[in-house]
Amino acid sequence: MATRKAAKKPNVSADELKAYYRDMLLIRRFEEKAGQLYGMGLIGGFCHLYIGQEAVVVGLEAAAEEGDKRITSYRDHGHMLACGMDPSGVMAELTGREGGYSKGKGGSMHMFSKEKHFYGGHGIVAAQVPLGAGLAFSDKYKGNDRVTFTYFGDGAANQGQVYEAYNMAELWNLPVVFVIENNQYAMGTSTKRSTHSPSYWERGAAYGIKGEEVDGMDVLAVKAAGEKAVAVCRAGDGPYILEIKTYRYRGHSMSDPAKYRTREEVQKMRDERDPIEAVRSMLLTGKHASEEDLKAIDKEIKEIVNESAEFAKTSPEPALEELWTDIYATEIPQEA
Ligand SMILES: Cc1ncc(C[n+]2csc(CCOP(=O)(O)OP(=O)(O)O)c2C)c(N)n1
Ligand SMILES: [Mg+2]
Repeated sequence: MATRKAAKKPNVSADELKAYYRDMLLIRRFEEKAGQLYGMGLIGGFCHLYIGQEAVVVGLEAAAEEGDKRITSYRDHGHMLACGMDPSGVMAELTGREGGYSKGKGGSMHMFSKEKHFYGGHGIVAAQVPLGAGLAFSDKYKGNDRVTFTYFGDGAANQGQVYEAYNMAELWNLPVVFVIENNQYAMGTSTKRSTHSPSYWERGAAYGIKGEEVDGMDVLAVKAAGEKAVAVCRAGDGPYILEIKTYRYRGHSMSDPAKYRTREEVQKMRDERDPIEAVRSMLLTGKHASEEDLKAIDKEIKEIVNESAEFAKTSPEPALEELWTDIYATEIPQEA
């Protein structure tokens, strides 16, 4: 039932490799800028950075096709950028401005794009998992061959609703790829302290679901595994579980005491396994790109990110009349 054999790495062209480098770099620089804006007091509320985990979404988006859906948790900016959402619209949502994807009223954890089939952005740990199964159900019901990528963390993987979703997803052979982004920590709790069975993908076997573990610092390995999972789902044999081993460099959110791991542990990962550096060195050593080519990409990304920050600072705040629109209220109290 479960499969242990990792998917074979695909052969990719220089252009594809450059595109992955670019897409991962966009996420990294965007997140660094978001961190700066947060520090300047321009972003309020929660903000969870994705730095370190870029190869996961970029690899899986490389395996996705037009019309496929994605849904994730609160650590969601990378997913939005990787599926092609506009960086300016995302940044302006972080600063609570009118030009944001939720018109400035959703913030970091609550953004959506119907056009890009991005279904959020969810703050309740694991709540998106049954929703992802439901999205896949809708496609199965309509009889198309779309696939839903449902992302969640190692902490979320211990929630009961994940297993209820697994049960129904396998029973109905739903076209859903359950993507466990195992970054080893749930806030300040390491997987070693939270579970006796740290191999999360293997739990699928109890429900008859196939899956595998993937090196999440290697974008090509992620892409290969994604293609395999998607093929299984499109053939009507879903769901599929990908447990992607990754690492977040920054704190859980913008306030994190950082006492649960050593600086050396983080630095070692950055030095030895950084997913962007890995592609950069592949491009240079394979002579697929020159230093100048990469500099041009860096420059382009810098411009996009600066533009998004400028837009996020200058887009107006939502007007007072907007207070009651697009919210769950059927009646506006008269005294308000
Ligand atoms: C139901 C619920 N319980 C607790 C929380 C508080 N909380 C927010 S994030 C988090 C950790 C989740 O970790 P993980 O699933 O590994 O995702 P990561 O943050 O590592 O991406 C917790 C406990 C919450 N938001 N929702
Ligand atoms: Mg985690």
